[in-house]
Amino acid sequence: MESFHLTREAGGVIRLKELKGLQSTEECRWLCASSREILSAVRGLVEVRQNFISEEEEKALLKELEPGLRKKRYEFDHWDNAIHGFRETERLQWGDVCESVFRRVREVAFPKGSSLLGPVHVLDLDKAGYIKPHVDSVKFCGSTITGLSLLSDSIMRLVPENNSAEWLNLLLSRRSLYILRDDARFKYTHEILKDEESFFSGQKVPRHRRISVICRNLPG
Ligand SMILES: O=C(O)CCC(=O)C(=O)O
Repeated sequence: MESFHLTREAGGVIRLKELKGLQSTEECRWLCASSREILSAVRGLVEVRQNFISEEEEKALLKELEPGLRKKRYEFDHWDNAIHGFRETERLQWGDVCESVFRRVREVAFPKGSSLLGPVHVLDLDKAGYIKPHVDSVKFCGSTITGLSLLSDSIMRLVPENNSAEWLNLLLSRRSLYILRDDARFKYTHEILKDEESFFSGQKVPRHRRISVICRNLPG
């Protein structure tokens, strides 16, 4: 039995409301969708854990990442790239504070016994940057994609590959962890909206410079 209600808001948006279960009350803060059906389809396959890391842990991650990132330029000029206005790096070795964050990420995000893609992927999006709809390579990445969001809130949109009229918006708050699993990862495109389009349930969510720290498992 479902433990939540859905209400239709301006623009036909369906939103979780008047919730009874704890899990659903939590979901209401970060999940918004075009229909009840699509919400049911991704139940358990998308998750956002708000405040997954503390301010100190965010600082520790930034301290390790900023020097390397600062040496690179943001790339804007490849119009056909999936990502616009970004610089990126990969990292294998981390200090103690960051390593303990990644232990927690591994515990909550990945199926037991998963082999992870070795280096962590770091993506630094300029304020004017954005990520276009795409599905991550099935050749290189397995069932789960998870990411920490540093420096800014943002909106991740998921759209079913077989029905572009439907969508889900995830509010990725600063210091949250998102997790996409199985069909949500394979059958939906995901994207990070540009600042001008960054709204959650009718409310503007300003997009500043954002760094994401992404972990993936290997194909099974
Ligand atoms: O920045 C993010 O969190 C999303 C990254 C992404 O879409 C990807 O690496 O495939």
